Amino acid sequence: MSDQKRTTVTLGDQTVERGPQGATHQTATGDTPTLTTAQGIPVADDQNTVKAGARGPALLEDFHFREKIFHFDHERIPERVVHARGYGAHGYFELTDSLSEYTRANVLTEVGKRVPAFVRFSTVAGSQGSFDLARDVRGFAVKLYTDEGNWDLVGNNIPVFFIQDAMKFPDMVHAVKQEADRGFPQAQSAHDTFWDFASLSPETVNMLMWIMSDRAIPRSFRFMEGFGVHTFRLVTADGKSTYVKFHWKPKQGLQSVVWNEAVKINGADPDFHRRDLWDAISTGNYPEWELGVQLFDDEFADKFDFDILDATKLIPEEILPVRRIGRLVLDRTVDNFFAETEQVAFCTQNIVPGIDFTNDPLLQGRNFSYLDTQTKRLGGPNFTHLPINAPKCPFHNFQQDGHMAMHNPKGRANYEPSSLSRGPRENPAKGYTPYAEDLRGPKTRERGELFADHYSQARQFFRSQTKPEQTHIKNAFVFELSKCEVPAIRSRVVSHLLNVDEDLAKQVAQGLRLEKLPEAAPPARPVLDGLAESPALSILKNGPQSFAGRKLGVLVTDGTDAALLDVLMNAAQAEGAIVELVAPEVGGVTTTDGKLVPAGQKIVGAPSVLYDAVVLLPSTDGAKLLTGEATARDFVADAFAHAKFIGYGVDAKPLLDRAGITPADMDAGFKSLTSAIDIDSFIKSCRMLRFWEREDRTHAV
Ligand code: HDE
Repeated sequence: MSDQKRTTVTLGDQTVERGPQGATHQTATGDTPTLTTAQGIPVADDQNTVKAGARGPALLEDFHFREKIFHFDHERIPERVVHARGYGAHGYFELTDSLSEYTRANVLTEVGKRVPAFVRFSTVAGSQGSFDLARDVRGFAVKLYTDEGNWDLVGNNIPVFFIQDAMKFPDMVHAVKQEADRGFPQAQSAHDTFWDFASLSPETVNMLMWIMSDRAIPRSFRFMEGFGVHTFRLVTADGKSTYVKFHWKPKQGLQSVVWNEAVKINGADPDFHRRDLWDAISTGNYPEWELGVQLFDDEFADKFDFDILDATKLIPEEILPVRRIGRLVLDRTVDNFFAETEQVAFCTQNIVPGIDFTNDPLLQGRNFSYLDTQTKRLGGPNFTHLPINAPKCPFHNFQQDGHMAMHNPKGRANYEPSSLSRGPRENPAKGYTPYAEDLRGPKTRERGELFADHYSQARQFFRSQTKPEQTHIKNAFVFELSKCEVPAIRSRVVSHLLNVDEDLAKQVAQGLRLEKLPEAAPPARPVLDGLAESPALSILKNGPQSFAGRKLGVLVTDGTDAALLDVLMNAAQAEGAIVELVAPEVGGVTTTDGKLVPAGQKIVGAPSVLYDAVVLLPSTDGAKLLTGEATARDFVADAFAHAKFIGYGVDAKPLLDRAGITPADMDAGFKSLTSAIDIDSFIKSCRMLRFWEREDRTHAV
């Protein structure tokens, strides 16, 4: 029994006990479990340490206090050196088209079978607490718990990479992370060391085009593609190999934000992407991707002017179409962020029989790195015993002991061959056999000859973009390089861009006010000019043509037209969109029918950057009131600047005026909403996601 006399008090909706000096106690009654220490000892008082006298020093013998604080002090494990900030979810993979002609892997041959999946999305450069809308590559790491063991496809949302050889990875990561002396900037490539490294490493140029594009500021994890990046192999039971590139195609379509919006989202909701995934899954909007493959052989590979082992290159989908063979659905949020998202340990070397590596020097280096990093991060070799990492198929081996061993082999004989045990035994028919590639050649540190083409695909990428996308790429280069303090670095980057696209290079030079256009960097191999445009590389050419899964922010006040709001909500819901009401107070507004409608957000906490389109439905008085709020003005002005579709009611004019929007600005992206017909047409136009024509005038990005 505690030595403290307690009284009962009511705090709002909770009745609790109060100790003599005011501490709140909640005690176990009925079927509420009793709080215990980690050793199972019941705890009587969790509010006060044991002391010598009420004001006296704490006593060392207070094992409950010591255990509690000790455990707290040890809560952190080292964060990932890259991809520290991430968010995971559970789901399943289901095969829809068998690849039995190419592989023996059950997961790719048994149509209709579902295997459990865990996916972790991430940014690369920032630490665990950094913001979601950094300009960065996104990790797209998938663990499939197959019948034949775990298959990890540890990919990205961009199909090419910065470097060609794993030897350069530590340098590249050091350069992009915060600078060594000052410890900033966080989660940004816009600084000298990154661009210094990149501009001295022309192999980065193709990837630079991708990360300066809107691919690096996705609207949601749900609206991103995923890529295995490397060329892998599929192998049949009789040893026939086929090359394969893996793709994840989002059913939700592709979508990104604009840079000015990204900057503001980071302030308004640094957890924008993880919240989006959590909300989508929690409300039954399960995101889904199709697994696609590009399959080819050596003869096909040899036709290219680049090496298929070079991870800075891709095979255009127009040349080799992506065959869709399965679906990945995320339908369950994590129960515990640390246990699942933080402790999940992806390893590129986790492949199953029927899938194999190629000699891509980046992939080979990764196969070493991931096991090493997980051992460091998770503290020992038994990280595979953690539930999130353990296979879901039976597994047996003689591995034993080590830190935190959860399962050790049973019985006397923990070795084989052995006459004292009945197994486990190896199984040549079922087991993984490496593809019997004929390997020969002198030891060397050289790269393959075709690795030397650094610019042709960068040019192809740029030319495959729509005009707004090209403008965004140009603006991103100008912005990033404007953050470099060393002028020579700016020029060096432009010297590479001259090999990609002369106009782009000139515009970037102009945007930086370079005194002199540099000479083009000497290419290590001639740049190819004839590569056909690849529409698959553009986001805007692959939009969803639907507003489903997108979010509409509706600004309401007391006196908002109830009937119109009702029609709007129904129309948006019929489209599959999510509606959030934004009001002067979060308690809600009283609409014209006298009903109190609760709001999802207070205006100050819900800038329009959090929405894909907005509607302004204030009453006359409400609009007048909101003109006094800077956040309401920004709500409208930003939606305009970010090329969003804006619906407005008859009383919204003062708000538009306050945001500086003149009648001449009211382009086709604006819709006056007075009837159900207007609302229907507004929702239909939202399917375009943005009214890009406006950007030519606003120059806001
Ligand atoms: Fe990684 N990478 N990487 N990487 N990578 C890690 O492993 C590494 C590369 C990728 O959500 C680390 O668990 C090397 C390419 C993702 O947990 C580490 C090289 C691609 C994730 C590591 C690469 C990736 C990682 C750090 C160059 C796209 C997050 C923590 C040879 C195809 C996985 C960890 C998660 C994580 C090493 C290049 C994707 C240090 C050496 C290319 C999605 O092992």
